[in-house]
Amino acid sequence: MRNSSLLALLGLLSASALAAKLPKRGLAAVGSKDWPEDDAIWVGESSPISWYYNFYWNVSAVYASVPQDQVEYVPMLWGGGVNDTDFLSNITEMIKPSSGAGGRNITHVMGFNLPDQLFSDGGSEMKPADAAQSWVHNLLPLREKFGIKLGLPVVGDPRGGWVDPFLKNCSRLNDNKECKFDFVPLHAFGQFGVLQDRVGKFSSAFPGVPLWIVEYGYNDQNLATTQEYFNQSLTFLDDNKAVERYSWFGAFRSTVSNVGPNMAMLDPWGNLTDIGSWYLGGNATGKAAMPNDTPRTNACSAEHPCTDADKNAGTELSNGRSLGLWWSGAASCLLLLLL
Ligand SMILES: *[C@@H]1O[C@H](CO)[C@@H](O)[C@H](O)[C@H]1NC(C)=O
Ligand SMILES: *[C@@H]1O[C@H](CO)[C@@H](O)[C@H](O)[C@H]1NC(C)=O
Ligand SMILES: *[C@@H]1O[C@H](CO)[C@@H](O)[C@H](O)[C@H]1NC(C)=O
Ligand SMILES: *[C@@H]1O[C@H](CO)[C@@H](O)[C@H](O)[C@H]1NC(C)=O
Ligand SMILES: *[C@@H]1O[C@H](CO)[C@@H](O)[C@H](O)[C@H]1NC(C)=O
Ligand SMILES: *[C@@H]1O[C@H](CO)[C@@H](O)[C@H](O)[C@H]1NC(C)=O
Ligand SMILES: *[C@@H]1O[C@H](CO)[C@@H](O)[C@H](O)[C@H]1NC(C)=O
Ligand SMILES: CC(=O)N[C@H]1CO[C@H](CO)[C@@H](O)[C@@H]1O
Repeated sequence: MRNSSLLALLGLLSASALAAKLPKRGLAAVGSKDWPEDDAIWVGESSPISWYYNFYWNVSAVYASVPQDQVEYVPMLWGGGVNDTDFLSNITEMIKPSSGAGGRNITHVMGFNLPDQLFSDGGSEMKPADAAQSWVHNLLPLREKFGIKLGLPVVGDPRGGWVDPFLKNCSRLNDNKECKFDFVPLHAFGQFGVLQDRVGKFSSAFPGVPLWIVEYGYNDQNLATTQEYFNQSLTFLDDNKAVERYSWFGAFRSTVSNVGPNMAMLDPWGNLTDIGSWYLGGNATGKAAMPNDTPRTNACSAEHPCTDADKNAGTELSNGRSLGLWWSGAASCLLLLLL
C-alpha cells in the first residue's frame, strides 16, 4: 500500500517534471505583426520555453503579463548608447519602477547584436571603442548595482579583430579593471559541424564561461535534412555542459522565413510544424513547413497566405532597423568559410 502510493506520487512527480520548463530552451522572439496570434503559441502553460529575448530593451507587449519566473525576459542593448545612459535608465526603471509598483526581476542582459557587422548586413555596426563606452555607461552599472549577468556582444569571431580591442578599450574606461562578462551569446548557421565547431571555438576562447546559442539552424535545406539537424543539434546542445541556453531560429511562419522555409516552426497557416511541436515538447504534427516542398514563390496565395520577404514583420524592430536575419546567418557562414 505504502509502496503503491509512493509509486503514484513518483508517477505524478515525473509527469510534472516532463511538463516542466527546460532551463536551456528559449525563444528568439522576432514577433509577428501580421499574425499576432502566433506569438501566444510559445509561452503556453505546457511550453518548456523558459526564457526569451526580442533584440530589444523592453518586453514584447504580448508577453508583458507573463511573470519573469515563468518565462525569463532577457533585455538586449542591440546597439548604440555610446553617449547616453538611456538603456541603463530604462532597465533600472523596469527593475525598480519609480511608481513604487513591483518591478521585473531582470537577471541577465545581452549587449550589442553583431557590432562587428554593417547595418546593411543586419549588424549594429559599432567600433570597439564606442561599444566599450556604451558598455561602461549602460551595462557595467547593471552588473555592479544589481548583480545582473552580462552577455558579451554577439560577434562572428570569438576573439579576432573585434572582441580584444573592445575589452581593452573597456578596461581602460573602467579604471584599468577588467570588464567582466558572465556569458557569451553566439549564432551558428550551417550544417551540424558548424555548430560543433563554433561551440568548440567559443569554449576554448572563453573557458568556463557559459555559452548561449541565441540563433542557430541549418538554413535552406530540405525537410529531411533540416529535421535530422534539428534532432542532432538538440541532443548536442542539451548534453553539452558549456552550453547554458539556446534558441532555435525560428518562431515564425515558413512563408516569411529568411533562412529557408523548413527551419520555421509554423506552417503557412500558423500551425506548428513537426520541428515547432518537438521544440515545445510535443509529438510530430505531420505538418510540413512548406507542404510538398512547394516552392515558396508558388506558395503565396489566398489559401497559402504569405508576405513579401522584405516586409517580414519579424525582421523589423520598432526603431525601424532591420535585424537582417538572413544576413546574420549568411555572414556567420561566410566567416566560417573564410576562417
Ligand atoms: C514596455 O513595454 C510594456 C508592454 O508593452 C509597456 O506597457 C511599457 O509602456 C513599455 N515601457 C516603456 C518605457 O515604453
Ligand atoms: C559621442 O559624442 C562625441 C563627442 O560629442 C561625438 O564626437 C561622437 O560622434 C558621439 N558618438 C556617437 C556614436 O554618437
Ligand atoms: C528607453 O525608453 C524610452 C521610452 O521611455 C525609449 O524611447 C528609448 O528608446 C529607450 N532607449 C533604450 C536605449 O533603451
Ligand atoms: C530573481 O531571480 C533570481 C533567479 O531566479 C532569484 O535567485 C532571485 O531570488 C530573484 N530575486 C527576487 C528579488 O525575486
Ligand atoms: C580601442 O578600439 C579602437 C577601435 O575602436 C582600436 O583602434 C584600438 O586599438 C582599441 N584600443 C586598444 C587598447 O585595443
Ligand atoms: C527527430 O526526433 C523525433 C522525436 O523527437 C522523431 O520522431 C523523429 O523521427 C526524428 N527525426 C529524425 C530525422 O531523426
Ligand atoms: C505523444 O504521443 C504519445 C503516443 O501516442 C502519447 O502517449 C503522448 O501523450 C503524446 N504526447 C503529447 C505531448 O501529445
Ligand atoms: C490541424 C490544425 O491545427 N489545423 C489548423 C491549421 O490552421 C488553420 C488556420 O488557423 C486552422 O483552421 C486549422 O484548424
